[in-house]
Amino acid sequence: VPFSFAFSDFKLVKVLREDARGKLVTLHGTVGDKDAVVVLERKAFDIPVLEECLQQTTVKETLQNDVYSTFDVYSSGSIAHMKATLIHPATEKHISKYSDREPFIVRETPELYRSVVLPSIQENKFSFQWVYNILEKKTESERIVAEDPDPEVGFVMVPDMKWNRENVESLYLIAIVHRRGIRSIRDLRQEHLPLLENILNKGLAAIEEKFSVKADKLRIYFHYQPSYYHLHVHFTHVKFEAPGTDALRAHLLEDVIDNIKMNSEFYNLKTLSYIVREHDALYYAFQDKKYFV
Ligand code: M7G
Repeated sequence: VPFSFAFSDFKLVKVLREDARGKLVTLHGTVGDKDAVVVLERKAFDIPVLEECLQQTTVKETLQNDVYSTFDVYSSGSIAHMKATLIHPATEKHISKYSDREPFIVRETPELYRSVVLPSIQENKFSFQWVYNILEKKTESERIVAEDPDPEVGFVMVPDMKWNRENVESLYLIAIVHRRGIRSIRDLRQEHLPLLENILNKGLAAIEEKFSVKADKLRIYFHYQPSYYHLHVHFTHVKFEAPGTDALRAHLLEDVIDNIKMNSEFYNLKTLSYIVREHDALYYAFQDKKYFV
């Protein structure tokens, strides 16, 4: 459904989160009678005048997929050129994902995965509609960087929503597998090696060809936990400190390949550490099991 957006339609409800370095802010608001989440990125924000400034911007749509759209935002006033990400209509889960919440580290044993995590993610997952739209070429098809239609080892690689596609040093692409039902690295076994190696090889070749960025400039990884439980690989430029590149979230594709080669059951046996945040479904799932002291 085509939908055109202007910040004059956006009624601010609450500032959800300000980035530590002040370069990013996420907002909860309404557009019409629906909730919306907006992410704004720039150098520093002046929260008291933000709403007033937003009324004077113009926007140019750069992506639309399911409930997700991105825009270039232009202002002649006191806010500089920014990138905005809009999620509309936004669910409670979206609002929570973009809020400032207390972090806790969990060490997820295989047993905790089976008894706590799997039931929680089956119940509380985000919609994959945007993923299927990309795989079925309903959206973002004009910006595909690499693709292989094979149902077993194939994938589609597109620019990540977080990349402004202007600066190669902040290059951010995602490769999404065609195969359904692989939730995360926990599900990976030796049978998936051809898929993983195919993504690595074809992804690298396409990035070198299209962006002249070589393998030694690329950080290639999975998130654990991901937000979207349909297997995908992140490719980011090594100079770009993308969110989620730290030890508590990123698992390098080549390490994952090595680990599975050594033992097919590696990710069925390994304890994995990561952060859950207050109000996450996973946080509540661990809390229900009295995980936190
Ligand atoms: P993730 O590790 O599942 O979750 O990665 P995260 O968002 O918490 O990192 C999903 C990746 O897909 C992220 O890097 C998102 O920026 C990106 N992404 C999310 N959506 C909804 C879209 C979209 O509609 N289009 C594109 N191109 N990328 C998206």
